Amino acid sequence: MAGERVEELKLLGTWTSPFVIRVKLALWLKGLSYENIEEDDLYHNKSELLLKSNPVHKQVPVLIHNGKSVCESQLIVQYIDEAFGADHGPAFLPADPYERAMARFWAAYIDDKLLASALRAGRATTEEEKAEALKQTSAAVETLEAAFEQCSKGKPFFGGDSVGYLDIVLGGLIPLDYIGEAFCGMKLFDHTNSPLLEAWVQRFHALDAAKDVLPEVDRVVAEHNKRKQARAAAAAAATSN
Ligand SMILES: N[C@@H](CCC(=O)N[C@@H](CS)C(=O)NCC(=O)O)C(=O)O
Repeated sequence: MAGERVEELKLLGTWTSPFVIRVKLALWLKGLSYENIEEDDLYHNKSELLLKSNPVHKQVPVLIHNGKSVCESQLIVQYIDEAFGADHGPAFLPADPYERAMARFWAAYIDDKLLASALRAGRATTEEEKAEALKQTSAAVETLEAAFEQCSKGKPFFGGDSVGYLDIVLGGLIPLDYIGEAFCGMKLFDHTNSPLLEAWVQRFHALDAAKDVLPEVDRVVAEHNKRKQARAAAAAAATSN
């Protein structure tokens, strides 16, 4: 009798990373258990396992499935969807090829436009630079609001009645929305610029997957403040030398 194949899944990450949270959401939704391996000091001392598993980018997340590494959060979520098919619940990506292409298009938009401009705003060193980045962030939120309307077709999620690929991709960014003001100078989703996405955040939060996977607001805020103080101390030390 053939024995049942035992899947070995390991996730290399850090609890704060929006990219890692995506993968955790995808694993949760497929009902997959895995070993969570937290990088202790991602920015100063990467583990040997991370360097070996993602030698190109040296970044988290990395999913190691039966010894083989998959990198890049969006690709990992797609991999999980394909590798753990029908017996692990509904597919994340739509069946229709055009709708699949659209989901991938908007997922790329979330990282390349929305997240990139919010990060630029958070790291801006001049008021002008910050104002420009915030303008681009608001424009990206507005565009995504329209995309939500188009993809969800009046249903609760990008994926329709249940959570799909885009919900997972954007779901990873919810902790950044908790600290929006402190993170980049604006709340990412609110009732004035994006009422549909603001309602989507509330709906997503109410899911068991989100309750189990998303870090607590207070913990995210405390970590953000700790990093900000460390950056300020490093900058002060650099100017006094
Ligand atoms: N495009 C990548 C981005 C991953 C990423 O930026 N990871 C950060 C943590 S949030 C990282 O590993 N940073 C360490 C570094 O760049 O050295 C993805 O989607 O997985």
